[in-house]
Amino acid sequence: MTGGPLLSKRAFLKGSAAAALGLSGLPLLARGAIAQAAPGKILSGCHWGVFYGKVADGRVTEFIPWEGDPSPSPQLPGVMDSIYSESRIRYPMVRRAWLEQGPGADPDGRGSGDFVRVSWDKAIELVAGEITRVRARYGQQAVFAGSYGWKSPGKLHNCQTLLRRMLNLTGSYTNSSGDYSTGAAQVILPYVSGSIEVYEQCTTWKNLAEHCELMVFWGCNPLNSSQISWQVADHGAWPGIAMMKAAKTKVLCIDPIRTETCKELNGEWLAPRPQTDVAMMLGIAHTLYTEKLHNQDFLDRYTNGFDKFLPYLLGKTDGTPKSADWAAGICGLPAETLRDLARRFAAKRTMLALGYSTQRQHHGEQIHWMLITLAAMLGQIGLPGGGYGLSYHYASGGAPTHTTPILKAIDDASGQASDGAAWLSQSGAVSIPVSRLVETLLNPGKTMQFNGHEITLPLIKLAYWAGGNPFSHQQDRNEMLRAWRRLDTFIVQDAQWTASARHADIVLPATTSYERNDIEQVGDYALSHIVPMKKIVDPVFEARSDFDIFAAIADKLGKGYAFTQGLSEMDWIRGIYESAKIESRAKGMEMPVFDVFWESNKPLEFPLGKEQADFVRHADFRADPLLNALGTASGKFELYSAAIEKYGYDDCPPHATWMEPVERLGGPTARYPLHVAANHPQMRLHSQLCGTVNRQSYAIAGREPCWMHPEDARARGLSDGDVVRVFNDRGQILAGLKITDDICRGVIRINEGGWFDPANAREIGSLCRYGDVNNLTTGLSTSKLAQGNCGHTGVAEVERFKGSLPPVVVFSQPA
Ligand SMILES: Nc1nc2c(c(=O)[nH]1)N[C@H]1C(S)=C(S)[C@@H](COP(=O)(O)OP(=O)(O)OC[C@H]3O[C@@H](n4cnc5c(=O)[nH]c(N)nc54)[C@H](O)[C@@H]3O)O[C@H]1N2
Ligand SMILES: Nc1nc2c(c(=O)[nH]1)N[C@H]1C(S)=C(S)[C@@H](COP(=O)(O)OP(=O)(O)OC[C@H]3O[C@@H](n4cnc5c(=O)[nH]c(N)nc54)[C@H](O)[C@@H]3O)O[C@H]1N2
Ligand SMILES: [Mo]
Repeated sequence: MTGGPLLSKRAFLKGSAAAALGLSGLPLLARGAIAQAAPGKILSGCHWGVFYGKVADGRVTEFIPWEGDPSPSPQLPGVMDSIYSESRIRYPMVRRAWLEQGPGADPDGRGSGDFVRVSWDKAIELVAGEITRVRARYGQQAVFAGSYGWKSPGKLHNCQTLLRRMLNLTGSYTNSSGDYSTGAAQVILPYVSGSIEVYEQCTTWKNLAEHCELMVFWGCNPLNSSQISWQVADHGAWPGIAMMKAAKTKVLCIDPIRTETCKELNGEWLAPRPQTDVAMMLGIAHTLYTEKLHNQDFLDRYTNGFDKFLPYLLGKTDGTPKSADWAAGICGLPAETLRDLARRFAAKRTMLALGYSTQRQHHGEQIHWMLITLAAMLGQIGLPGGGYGLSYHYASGGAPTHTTPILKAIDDASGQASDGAAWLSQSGAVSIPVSRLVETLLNPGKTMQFNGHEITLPLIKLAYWAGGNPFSHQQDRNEMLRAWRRLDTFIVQDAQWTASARHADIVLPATTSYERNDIEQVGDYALSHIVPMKKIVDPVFEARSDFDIFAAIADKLGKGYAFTQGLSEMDWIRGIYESAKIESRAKGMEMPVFDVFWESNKPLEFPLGKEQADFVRHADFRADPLLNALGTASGKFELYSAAIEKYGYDDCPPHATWMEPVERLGGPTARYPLHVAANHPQMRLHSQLCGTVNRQSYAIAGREPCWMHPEDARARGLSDGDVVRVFNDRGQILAGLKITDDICRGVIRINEGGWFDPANAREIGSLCRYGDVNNLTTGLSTSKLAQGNCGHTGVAEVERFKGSLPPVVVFSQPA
């Protein structure tokens, strides 16, 4: 996202902005709209939205939401606290064994907290020297700079682009491709609908409120997950949901959790067994077909390959009709419910809104394919209020797209457009699928299938991370610990003492966004404003900006000028703004001069075309499937893919297929009785802010919460507030029990992003004292096609913790 969002989304947005220009008389931007802000309030922006920082005596005292934010994120106090929290990295630090004995020394000792403070000069010298040593000894590919994660927004201090810029100017490295958010979907969707879709605009909320009769949130919870954007959040999902509420649209939520969105819209709640949604959809599709409720005209005109999918649906290829009764046996909902859903979907104008969690599962490629197959059978794709939407839960997809220039970002010096989405850049000596680093470290030289081609896994000895937290985001923590021991050196550049920083050999303190200047757009889809991300306070302790850190390393390696081009921070920001100003002119708009924009202390607003306000996804394709053909092999939705058939992967067949995951609730191989839902947290962004005051609002007995249904708790003799041990064959964690009937039976919820706090860092399999759920999830990949992560695949057992409770230490400074 991640990172992912940007490039592809941008390609679409360019198109849509151009379309909007076809409208007559777009307004010029009102220069007069610029006014002076209240003194002492400095405007800035972050993943959580636009806000003002209030400063007194050189210290931030408050983050105040911008008055234009329709629904400020409750996480904002933690965002402010991330500047000053006890978990802030203060100085450059080096692990003692590494410093005294050299690279690769005592790898088992990583995470034990024995660090030595060094000067910045010394730290830069060590980093530059180690990059040079590893390249000379093992080759360019031995430096890993895939460095995935939710670095802060901003077109200049994009630490991942800057890391690659430094490495491209001085040599090369191993890169990564894809993201953790939609690893499976973004690889399969181009075969199915011709683009990655998951980061593209949905039919707008306004259009839904007017036309949709049945809104289905399928593992999709906008009122939690649209709090944030990859750029600066606009929070357009909130007015969107309010419009649906006012329109009294009928809402159905298919989710193991009764979500915020479900509650707000008074939705009907259905909870199939997790990881069985494809079977459930097949049961619905089978009913549609056998009851002749499907739209054959749509299938004939707009899709290809239904004839090859149909024998599977009817059981002619494998002897098993995918009937509602068959599906009921897998998903746990009554067959009559599935038949009823088929009839309702067909009778009403229905929007199927799918989230991302269901593809972050073993065989996660299948769900989006099956959803599109189902939507195609319903035949409402491209109609107002109907069809499917893949980003209603993410960055306020469905909030209309404004007409705007696109801010260019500093590039990675590879000569290829990286467009601010470092992870999509093709640069680097080699690239591996982003979730496969552990597998790579454990198997250098092994070949791997990936999306129709074979890659050879490189030998990696140095990993440099900036703007991500692999000791949070990667699944199967203990397998990861084993793999990490193969590294000579692990460098982490962050503002917070995350578990990754604690497991590093060299730790470099970066500033937060609030200690430097930058510029960004508001809303990944809305693109409603350009906002100055102003520095609010001076860097704390010895923190330095990512730009300055990488410039210093590049300089040490003889490429300082090439890195900075002799430009200062404000020179870069001005240049980025100026080129947008030129682009805006071509679109019939006039932006104010830079100084006026910067000094105004206001986000600069862009106009919204009428057509965009009422945007309907795939309406153009429906209107003219030849002129507006999809980017697939046939130009239509491919319900069967000849390309995927050719790959011959045993774990990704050529049409949407129910495939048993490696383990699931009630499945044939499950060794534990509870499914672990590793959802995205309400009061954090992944692991970000776990070290802040926000934790007080959710921690139970100082640990990460574990939700459980009252009957599951009763069966285990557990009470609300108990500290429990959650375990399976892969790992064990402590958590604080929350008993609630907002979760279905057989499922526990432990959000991703809790900081890993091993009781004994030297011991693999040691108890995590705080509650990092990725000790429990599987590190397998989704399939040979996408090689995505399976963060939502894992079963476990829960028991009351016996013995004396170990203190949580991960939120304080290491020794
Ligand atoms: N089990 C399970 N696992 C999951 C998921 C799941 O659903 N279940 N979700 C997955 C998904 S979708 C994602 S996107 C990943 C998220 O994984 P990450 O993106 O790695 O998680 P974050 O906690 O956001 O880590 C970002 C880190 O960057 C640092 N940072 C922020 N801004 C800057 C900056 O400007 N400079 C520098 N140097 N550092 C900065 C932050 O302090 C933080 O430590 O997790 C994945 N893991
Ligand atoms: N507050 C907050 N917002 C975020 C993030 C965050 O960390 N915090 N992270 C951002 C990022 S990077 C991403 S990628 C997106 C992630 O967006 P998603 O991946 O969509 O978010 P999740 O919370 O993992 O899951 C969404 C819903 O799916 C349900 N679910 C889980 N498993 C199943 C299943 O098998 N079947 C069905 N039907 N439902 C299931 C969950 O209970 C949850 O309600 O969120 C973004 N927004
Ligand atoms: Mo994500």
